[in-house]
Amino acid sequence: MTDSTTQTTCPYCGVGCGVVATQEGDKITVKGDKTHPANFGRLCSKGAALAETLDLEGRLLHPEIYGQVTDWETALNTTATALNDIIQKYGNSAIGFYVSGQLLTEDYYVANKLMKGYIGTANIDSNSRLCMASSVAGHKRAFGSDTVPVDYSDLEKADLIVIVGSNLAWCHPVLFQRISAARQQRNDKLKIVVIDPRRTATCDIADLHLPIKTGVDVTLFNGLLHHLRAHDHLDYRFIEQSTQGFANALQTAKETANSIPAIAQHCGVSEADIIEFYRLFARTEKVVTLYSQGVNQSSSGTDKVNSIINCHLATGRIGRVGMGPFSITGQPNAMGGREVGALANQLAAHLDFEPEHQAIVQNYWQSPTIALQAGLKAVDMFEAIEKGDIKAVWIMATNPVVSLPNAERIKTALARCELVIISDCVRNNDTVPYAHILLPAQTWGEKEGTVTNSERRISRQRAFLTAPADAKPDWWIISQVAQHMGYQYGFNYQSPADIFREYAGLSGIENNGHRDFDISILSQLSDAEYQTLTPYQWSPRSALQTTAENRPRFFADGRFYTLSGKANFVPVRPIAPKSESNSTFPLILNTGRIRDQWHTMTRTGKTPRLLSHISEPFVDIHPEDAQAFDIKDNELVCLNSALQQIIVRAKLSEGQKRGYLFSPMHWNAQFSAQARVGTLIASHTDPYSGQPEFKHTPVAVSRYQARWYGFLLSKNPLELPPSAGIRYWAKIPQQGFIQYEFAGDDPPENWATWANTYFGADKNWLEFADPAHGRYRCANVQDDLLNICLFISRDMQLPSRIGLSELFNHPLSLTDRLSLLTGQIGKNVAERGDTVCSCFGVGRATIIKTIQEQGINSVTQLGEILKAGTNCGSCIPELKQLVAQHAIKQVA
Ligand SMILES: Nc1nc2c(c(=O)[nH]1)N[C@H]1C(S)=C(S)[C@@H](COP(=O)(O)OP(=O)(O)OC[C@H]3O[C@@H](n4cnc5c(=O)[nH]c(N)nc54)[C@H](O)[C@@H]3O)O[C@H]1N2
Ligand SMILES: Nc1nc2c(c(=O)[nH]1)N[C@H]1C(S)=C(S)[C@@H](COP(=O)(O)OP(=O)(O)OC[C@H]3O[C@@H](n4cnc5c(=O)[nH]c(N)nc54)[C@H](O)[C@@H]3O)O[C@H]1N2
Ligand code: SF4
Ligand SMILES: [Mo]
Repeated sequence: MTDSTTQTTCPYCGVGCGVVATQEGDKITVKGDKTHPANFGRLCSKGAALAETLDLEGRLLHPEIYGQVTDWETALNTTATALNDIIQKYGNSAIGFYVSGQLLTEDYYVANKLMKGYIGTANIDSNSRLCMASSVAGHKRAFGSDTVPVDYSDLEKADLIVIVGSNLAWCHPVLFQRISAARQQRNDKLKIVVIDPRRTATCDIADLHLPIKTGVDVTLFNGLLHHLRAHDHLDYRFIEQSTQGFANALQTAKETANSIPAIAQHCGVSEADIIEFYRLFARTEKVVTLYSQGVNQSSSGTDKVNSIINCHLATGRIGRVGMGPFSITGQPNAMGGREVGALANQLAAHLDFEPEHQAIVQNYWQSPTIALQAGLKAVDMFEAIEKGDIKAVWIMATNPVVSLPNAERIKTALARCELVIISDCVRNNDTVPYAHILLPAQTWGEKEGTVTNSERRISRQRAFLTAPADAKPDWWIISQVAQHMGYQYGFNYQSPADIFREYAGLSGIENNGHRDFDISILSQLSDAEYQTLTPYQWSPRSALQTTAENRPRFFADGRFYTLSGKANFVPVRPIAPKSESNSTFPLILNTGRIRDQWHTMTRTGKTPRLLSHISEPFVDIHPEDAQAFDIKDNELVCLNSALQQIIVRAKLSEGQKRGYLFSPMHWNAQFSAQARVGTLIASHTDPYSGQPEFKHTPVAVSRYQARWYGFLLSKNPLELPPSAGIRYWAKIPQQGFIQYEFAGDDPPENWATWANTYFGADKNWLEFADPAHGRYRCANVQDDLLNICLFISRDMQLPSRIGLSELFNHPLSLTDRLSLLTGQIGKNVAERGDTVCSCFGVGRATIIKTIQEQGINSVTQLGEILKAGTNCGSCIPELKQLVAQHAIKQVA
C-alpha cells in the first residue's frame, strides 16, 4: 500500500464497513476495503459518497466562549473552572454529560472515566439510550450480560432470517446485500420474513411480510412461543440444562396469545400469514431473528426483545452456527459505547453497579472516587436540566434538539441551563446555538481510534486528513479538561493507543471468564501494533488465542453469565403503547430513516447526490387515508400531535398501512422551516431501558393551504427572509447552486420590493410580474452567469427546476437571457424525476421511460443500459419495484 492509501472504517452505520481512502494530489477517493470482514469491499450509497463530504464548509474550527473565538488554553481553563465551580456550589450531581455512539471508543472511555471515577456520579448517558438501550436491557435480563451472540456470517448460513422492525435495505445496506447475495447463491433456500408495519425496500427479498400494527410484537412472539409448545417444537434438553423460568414464560404466553384469530386481529394481519410465519419458524432449525428500532424504540421495547429471545431459548437456537437473536446496532460505535460503559446504568468494560465491580474499576483507575449508583438516563437528564437540578451539561457528538423526543422542550431546558458545553465538528446544528462554550472536535478522516460494529468486531478508524485549524480529538479535549480540573494523574494520555491499552486491560481484571467482555489480550499492543491492528472480533475468553475458523462462540456450551449460568426466560405481557389514536389525533405516526440521509444531516446533507433521492421532508400516507383527509400526492400537509406541528410534503404510498403515517427523523432547522419530527413525539419511555417511544405518536393530518408557492435557485447560500409569511421552506444543496422551495400564508404587497430587500437592492434584476395571477419572477445575472432566480405562483404550477439548473453551468446566451423568466426554459429537458440511483444520478422518470420504451424486464438489463444499480447496489430494491410496475407484460 502506498503512503497515500489509508484503511479505515465508515463513520455511518453499525455494519462497520472497512473503507480505503486514497489521496492522489488533491483528490481523495473512498472505496470499499476488500479485506474487511464486514463488507469485503462492498459499500452502500452513503459510504460511496464519503469523499464528497470532506470539505470544511460549516466546520467549527476554533473554541468559542459566549460566541467569541478563543484559544485552547483559555477554553480549557474556562471549562474546567466553570465545572469545578458548579460542583463546589451545587454538588457533583449537578453535572451531566450527554455523549454519543459517534464517539470513538477511546473518547467514550475517558468521558466515562472522568464522570464516574473523578466527578463521581453516573450522570453520563449516550444517545444510544435512544437506540440500543432496550436491547441492552433485554440481553441482561436473559443472559446476565449484554452479549450479542450472532456473527454476520450466520446470516449467510441461516435457513430463515426473521427481520423485525428493521429496514435493513436502507439502514444496514451492506448486510442487506450480503443476505440478498446468499439468498441468490442458495437458490432461495434461505427464507426471509419481514415484520414491519410498512412495506419497506427490505421487503424486496421477503418471502413473507407481516405488516403488523406498531407496538404489538410481544403478542406476535408470545403467540409463536405458544405455537412452538403446542406443536412440539421445543428443545426440552436445552430448556432443562441451560435455562430457567420456562414454565412461567410459557404460561404468560398462553394467557396472552393462544388463539390465532385473536393474534391476527390484535396485530392487524391475516391469520394465514401468522400461521405461515409460525410454521416456517417452527420447522426451520437455523433461524436468525434480526431486529432493530421497530423493536427497541417502544414503551415495551425491552419486553419485545425478551419475547424474541424467549423463542430462541425455547428451541435451543442460540450459540450455534446460523442461528440466534441478533440485535443490530445503529451507530458506528454504539457497541463500543456499551463496552466502555458510557450508559448511566453501567460501569466500564461490562461491569455493573455492584460493590465488587465498583472496587475493580476504582482500583484499576486509582481514582479518587467511583459512582455508587446509576445516573440519569437521557430523557430524565434533560428533564433534570429543565428543572434546574442539573446546572451544567456537556454534549458531545449528538444533536439533541433534533433527536430527543419532545424536542421543543429540549430547547427550553438548554436555554435555562447555567452552563452548556458542546463539542462538535459543525458550527451550526440545532443544538449549537444553546452552547456557552463550544469546543471544536476532529471529525472522521482526521481522528484516530477504534469502533466496534454489530458483530462485536473492533476496527480502527485512521486519519488520512490533516485536522483543520484548532480541531482536536475528543479524547484529547476530555483529558485536557480533566487535567485542568485538577485530575492530572488519570488523564495523562499521549495517544489513543494509551487509552485503548488501559481499557483493554480493565476488561481482563478479575475476569477469568466470568464476564463476557474480555479483550485484555489487546492490552499489550505496542503503538505500532495498535496502528496496524486488523479488525478483531471479541469472543469468549476461551477463544482469545484461537483462529477465527474454529473459535468457540458465545453460549456454545449452553452457559450464560447469570449467577446460575442458566439463561432466563422472561415472562412478558403485551402492553399497549403509551398513547393511542383518538378523534382529535386519529392517525399513528411512525418515524425512522431514509436511504441516503444520516441522522440530522450534518454530513450527508452536504452532498447533492445524497439529497437527490429524497430532497424534502415528507410524510408517507396510504392513498385511502389521503383521500379521506383530502390530500393529494406532493401537497404540503400539517402534522399535528398533542405537542407541536410540522409541515412536510405528503407522499402517497401503498406500502403504508392504513391509519399509519411515516416521517423521517432527519430534517431540521438547517434544512427546513418546521420539520423536526421529534417535536411531535412525547417523551414516553420503556420502564426498563428508558428508551423513548419514537414509533407510535397519535397525530392529525391536514392539507396546508398555502396562499403562494415559489422556489429560488441561488449560486450562494442565503439568509432566508423573515417576512412574506413563509411557512414552509426546504433547502436543497445542488451541484453548483442551492435550491430553496417555499410556500407561505399572506404574500407581501409587492414581490419586487421583497426580492430587492432580501436578496440585494444592489443587484440588477430581470423581472416579470403578473399580479393578476399572483405570478412574479426575477433573476440576477452576474458576469454572464446566473446568480439568483426566484419564481412565485399562486399554485404549485411552477417552471422546471431542472431546466433552469442547467443555466448555472455555463455563460448565458442572449436566448437564455430572453427566455429565462418565461418559464419555457427546460420545458423540453426530460425530467429525470427523483434520483433513484445516486451513484450514477439516474432518475425515476428516466428509468420508467427506459423500461417502457426498451422493453426492459430485469434490473440487470436496466443496469446495462443506464448503469443504474451497478455500483453500490443500494437502489436495487427500488429498481426491482420499478421494473415490476412498469415492464410491459408479455402476453402469452
Ligand atoms: N440511511 C441510514 N441508515 C442508518 C441510519 C440513518 O440515519 N440513515 N442510522 C443508523 C442508526 S443510529 C440506527 S439506530 C439504525 C436504525 O435502523 P432501523 O431500525 O432499520 O431503522 P428505522 O427506520 O428507525 O426503523 C426500522 C423499522 O421499524 C418499523 N417499525 C416501527 N414500529 C414498529 C413496531 O412496532 N414493530 C415492528 N416490528 N416494526 C416497527 C418501521 O416501520 C421501520 O421500517 O439505522 C442506522 N443506519
Ligand atoms: N423521531 C425519531 N428520533 C430519533 C430516532 C428515530 O428513529 N425517530 N432515532 C434515534 C437514534 S436511534 C439515534 S442513534 C439518534 C441520533 O441522533 P443524533 O446523535 O442527535 O444525530 P447526529 O446527526 O448523528 O448528531 C451527531 C452530531 O455529532 C457531530 N459529530 C460527528 N462526529 C463527531 C465527532 O467525532 N466528535 C464530535 N464531538 N462530534 C461529532 C455531528 O456534527 C452532529 O452534530 O436519533 C434518535 N432520534
Ligand atoms: S452499510 Fe453503508 S453506511 Fe453502513 S457502514 Fe457500510 S458503507 Fe457505511
Ligand atoms: Mo441509532
